[in-house]
Amino acid sequence: MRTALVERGRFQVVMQPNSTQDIRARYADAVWAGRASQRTRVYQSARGVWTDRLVTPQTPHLHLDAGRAALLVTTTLPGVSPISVQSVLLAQDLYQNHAEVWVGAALVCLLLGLLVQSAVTQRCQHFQSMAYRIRFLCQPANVVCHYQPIMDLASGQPIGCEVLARLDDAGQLVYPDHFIPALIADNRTWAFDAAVSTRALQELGAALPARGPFKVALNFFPQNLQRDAIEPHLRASLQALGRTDLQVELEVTEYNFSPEIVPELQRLKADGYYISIDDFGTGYSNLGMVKRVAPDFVKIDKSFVFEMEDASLRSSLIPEIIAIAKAVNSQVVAEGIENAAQATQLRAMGVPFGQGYYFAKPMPLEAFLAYLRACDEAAKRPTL
Ligand code: G
Ligand code: MN
Repeated sequence: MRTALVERGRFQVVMQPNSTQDIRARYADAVWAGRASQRTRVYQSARGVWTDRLVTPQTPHLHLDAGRAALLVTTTLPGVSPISVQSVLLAQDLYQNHAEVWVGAALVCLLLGLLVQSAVTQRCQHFQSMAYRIRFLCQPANVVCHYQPIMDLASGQPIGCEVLARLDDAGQLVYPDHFIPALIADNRTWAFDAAVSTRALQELGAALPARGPFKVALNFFPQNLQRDAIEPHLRASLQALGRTDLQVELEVTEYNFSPEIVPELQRLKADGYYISIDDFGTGYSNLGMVKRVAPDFVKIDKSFVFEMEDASLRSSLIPEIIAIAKAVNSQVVAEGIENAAQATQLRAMGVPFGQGYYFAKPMPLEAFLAYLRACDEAAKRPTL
């Protein structure tokens, strides 16, 4: 017997064969073939792409309306109901009747979107981060040297300069505070120190007019202050210039002063390099150790100078620092002098040298050369 099995939702109804027209019109959304318990899907989408050999090319294909497709299938399998009609949900049915499914799907999409966005952002941040870029930035071509004059407080004339390095990041200057942690983490301090010292000596050696002995103070990371590495490097740079008026001064911060570098500094001093202890007063270095090095200069940290007008406890330590410098046979440079009163007062205290914005900020080479020319002009003018 040929009959029709109609399904709607969870209900199945066996129909009279000749009532299929009515079924199509009223109920059919899609068609399945086979037994009710073991149905074989015979199309791939509700709009019907015929795939199954059970289906003949003559199979009727019924459209009920634009949104719903009804497919009618006949089969020749023995014992199988020739027509099975099942209601299927099309996308818009799902949208109309089960909005929560769509809300859920939208939320899942949103969540996935956020996850992807956060992963992409993290990746971008990594590529923009100094930790990533330092390996490209830390190359001689990207090193920019600025020069800040070190002044003789009595004459108001420069006796040398401190080299302060920046990195050129696609035309933007990056300051040490930003790149030093990455430089250390990436183990590139020697590459950096070597690049800065080479660049500074080359630039100054080529452009600085001879004006008597001129100190070039270079900041080195403590781990790089190893005589056998640094000495051949500096000697090669200086020899290439053929200038004996440039006197290299190596700055090591008091904070980094340790027993291991004492013999290295002693040897570098014996080689003819000047040694200065930077940011003096901010560390807890052992006076005996400082004495063994007998640095040429002790640079009073700017934090002491900044507070001079306030007569703070900190600034009251300046005479003590001067006394310590005398005790270890060093000359004093005061850093961070920002006004004439500080310069005058420090000079009166017996500080011979000074550095700070009052005289000049760290400058690119051209500006520094112009500053030196202006100082030379001022020196030529007769004083009243
Ligand atoms: O630690 P060291 O002495 O190397 O640090 C030098 C730094 O101090 C440089 O970054 C330089 O720009 C800054 N500096 C130099 N002179 C002055 C100054 O007069 N005032 C202030 N605020 N900073 C200064
Ligand atoms: Mn310094």
